[in-house]
Amino acid sequence: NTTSFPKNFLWGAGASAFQAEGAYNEDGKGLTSADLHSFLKSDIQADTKIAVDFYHKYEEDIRLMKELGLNSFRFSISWARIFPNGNDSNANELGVAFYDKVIDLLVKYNIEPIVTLYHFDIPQNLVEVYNGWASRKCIDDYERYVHYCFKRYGDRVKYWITVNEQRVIAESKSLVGFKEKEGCSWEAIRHQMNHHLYLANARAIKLCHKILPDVKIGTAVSYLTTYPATSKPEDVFAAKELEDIWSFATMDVYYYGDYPDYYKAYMKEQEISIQIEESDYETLRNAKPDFIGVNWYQTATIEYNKFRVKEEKKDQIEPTTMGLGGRVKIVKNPNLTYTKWGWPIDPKGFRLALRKVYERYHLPIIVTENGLGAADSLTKDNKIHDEYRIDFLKHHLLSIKKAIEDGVVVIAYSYWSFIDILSSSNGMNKRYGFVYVDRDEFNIKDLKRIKKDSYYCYQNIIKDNGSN
Ligand code: BGP
Repeated sequence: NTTSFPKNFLWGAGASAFQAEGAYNEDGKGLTSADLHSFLKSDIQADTKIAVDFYHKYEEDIRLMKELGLNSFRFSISWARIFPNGNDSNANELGVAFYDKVIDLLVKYNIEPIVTLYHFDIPQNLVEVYNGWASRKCIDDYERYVHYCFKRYGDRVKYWITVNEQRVIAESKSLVGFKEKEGCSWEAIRHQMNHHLYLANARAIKLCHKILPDVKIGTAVSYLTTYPATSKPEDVFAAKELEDIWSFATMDVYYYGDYPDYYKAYMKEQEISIQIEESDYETLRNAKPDFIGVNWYQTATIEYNKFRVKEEKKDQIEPTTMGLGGRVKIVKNPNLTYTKWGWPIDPKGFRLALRKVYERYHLPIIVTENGLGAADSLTKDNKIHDEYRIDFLKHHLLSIKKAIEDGVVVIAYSYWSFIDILSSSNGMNKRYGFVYVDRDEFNIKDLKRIKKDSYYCYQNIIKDNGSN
């Protein structure tokens, strides 16, 4: 059993600030859109106030990473811990010091930090003053923030991620932090916000390459790989359209520095107009990522849907249709099993996804997220027998191994998530971690950390570099 994983493969796991840290208003941190997004749901699920208290328990958690054998950890910096209002003249030293401590401990244990600069949490003040990404000012403020991070942490952080799941942020009013105002409707502005996010990403990459020439920087894209529900040409075409418009268009803009023609045609058809300044093209073109970060969870099986939003009323969109003016429909794939939350489990689709991304860009891939959410339960003797997660992990790693044999360059795997954290859609009810956190939705308990069976499984996999 020879391994296909390269010798220096980064075996990791991840988390993000708002999902793990808690301490939402401690040591000078400002509120973020992610805080408010979670408070909106506070009566039905856990929120960011305490989350799993990584802010106070990071030492214990990083020791657990070391013991497991991780050699990388992906986490995000909360912009509002560094600049509480997003655009303050001075950085908040206590917030800055927190990430210094986290990074130093990781480095001490030879765990490579992979740092996301923006993971769903824009400082709320920027939403109040200029409606966040709706304004070009946000790009300048973001650049100032990332500049600060590069200078402060760039001596120890070798992998940076500019934005997590831009497409997902730009689809959600509350995640992006949009406030309905007179003369500024969501439908009219969301594509403009998306454009500003592209510019922010490009400016961060360019700056990083200038001041930290030896580090690697890229983005993390949510990639929904699609299958046609039948061999009917319209279904095959609909599946391709969804995959291109939903996932590849974002990667294409990052990579080619322009909106691809199929996306321009789509915008024209949907009457989406955005203001693009002449210099924007130069900005976008002069910032190639060093790798593609892929957040990969599932495939979607697609049927052509003749319902067109332009012709009908938008509020008539069926819940199973998404984007593309309602002309596609996600249907159940009878060949796959589904989680409690309706996410299909499809490791073969993962191998396919890795091949497609590599064939398109020929850039190294970091699997920035991949994992299984489940309602784990503690046994009477305080154990978690998560054989379903072990199965998921083994099969998805096998897909990476096969993709590498197919010629795909994968340099890192960051399982989502290292420890149980808030699920962005289901609070503590949907757990992803290798380490259980003893808290319920509303009952905080003692937040004790308990290793699940999958913790030991990943430990063994890493020990022999994935050869079994
Ligand atoms: C991605 C996000 C993560 C994480 C994950 C799982 O979109 O980048 O932050 O939440 O999805 O999603 P969920 O928590 O909704 O199950």
